[in-house]
Amino acid sequence: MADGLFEAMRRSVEEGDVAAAEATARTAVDEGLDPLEAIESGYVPGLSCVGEGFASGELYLPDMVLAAKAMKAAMSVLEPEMKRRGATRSVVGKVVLGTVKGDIHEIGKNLVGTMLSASGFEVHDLGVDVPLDRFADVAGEVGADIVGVSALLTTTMTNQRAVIDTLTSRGLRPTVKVIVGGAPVTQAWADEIGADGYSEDAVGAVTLARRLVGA
Ligand code: B12
Repeated sequence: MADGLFEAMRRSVEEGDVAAAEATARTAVDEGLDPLEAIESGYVPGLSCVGEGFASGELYLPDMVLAAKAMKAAMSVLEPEMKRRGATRSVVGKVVLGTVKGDIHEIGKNLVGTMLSASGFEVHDLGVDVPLDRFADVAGEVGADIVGVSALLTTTMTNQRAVIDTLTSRGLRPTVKVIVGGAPVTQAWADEIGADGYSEDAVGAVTLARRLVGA
């Protein structure tokens, strides 16, 4: 049963079919399916397939744009459900989150933010293409425990290092932990730039963040 639905979810993203993406997400919620499972087993495989098609030259930028629109339509149905499921917990820490300057990929970052807030973190989402200083500005203002920095391009990954450097020069590094992620990011890269942690997905990001705040 769920397999057929996952297949329809994958296809909706591959075909950039916003209505089908939204409809399958509503079916998942109505049937009580775990929203994160729907995202990871249904929609993300569709996005990965479109990403591979783009990399091999079979698909073009408009195909990625349409796929992302369908994905976002599904997320707009699933995210409130994820928050609702985790709604009762008390605040375990404050996270400032954003995608680095020069990079407008937001789907994974949003998923990380949703999972963190559903797990009891107060999340300050700065959006995408975030100026380097802004992470440190907001971290200082809100008294963040963690700064989460997303980058999806090999060309923008270096800005994760720059964000850490800014936090260091502002004297915030002793109190603010930095976590990094995004498709091209690895543990080795996180170690190289002096980040406190890396996770390849949103569930791992929550485990990591909880560990860093001692929760
Ligand atoms: C959708 C998409 C787009 C959409 C983004 C829409 C949006 N609103 O976000 C659009 C069409 C705008 C786009 C544009 C471009 N894209 Co694009 N895009 C993708 C695609 C297909 C999917 C990304 C995605 O959303 N994945 C799903 C989410 C759930 O996964 P995720 O982002 O990896 O996030 C997870 C983890 O990485 C982790 N994570 C993420 N952030 C964080 C942060 C922290 C703190 C932590 C702990 C964890 C974490 O947890 C997340 C949840 O599990 C990828 C292919 C791919 N497979 O990654 C290409 C891809 C990233 N894009 C690529 C490229 C080249 C581009 C463009 C340069 C194309 C162009 N010629 O213009 C532009 C760049 C624009 C810019 N300046 O940013 C390349 C990057 C190649 C590289 N190595 O640098 C990829 C890999 C495609 C490819 N195979 O060639 N893209």
